[in-house]
Amino acid sequence: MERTLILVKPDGVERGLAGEIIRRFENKGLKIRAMKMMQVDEDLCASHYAEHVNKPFYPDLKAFIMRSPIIAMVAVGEDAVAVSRKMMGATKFSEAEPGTIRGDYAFSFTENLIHGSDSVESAAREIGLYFSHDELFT
Ligand code: IDP
Ligand code: MG
Repeated sequence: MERTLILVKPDGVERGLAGEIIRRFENKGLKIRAMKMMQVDEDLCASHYAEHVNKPFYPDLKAFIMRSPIIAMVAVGEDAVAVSRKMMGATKFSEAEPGTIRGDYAFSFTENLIHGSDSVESAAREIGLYFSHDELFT
């Protein structure tokens, strides 16, 4: 069983799409093992997006992610990382296939509703950034 970190980004919470996004993961069969609403601060944003901090889009990404609360969760299941990435769709709204979360609901490169870890290694690192051990249920 794999674990992955899923975030409903600020635009998803603001637009009232959190339930729709969570529903898709539940319906698919992934198990939610942790969940909370929280506001991302500058340090957490920089740690999470360490690979992007020097990219030209980072200031916009940071302002967006810190703008309002997110919903963070840990989803568990066989191939949970790959399954979740497929369900999210491509990063860029115009390349995300219909039927995916971004393909159905996103219309901005930066504001693309959802984060999902891109590998098992990233998932372990990211889950540790967002959740303490006692927030994870078995
Ligand atoms: P991912 O979220 O699909 O894994 P990443 O390349 O890891 O995509 O980028 C992280 C986030 O940064 C994206 O989800 C998006 O919000 C934002 N982002 C990435 N590339 C760009 C860009 O070229 N312009 C604007 N925002 C971007
Ligand atoms: Mg990524």
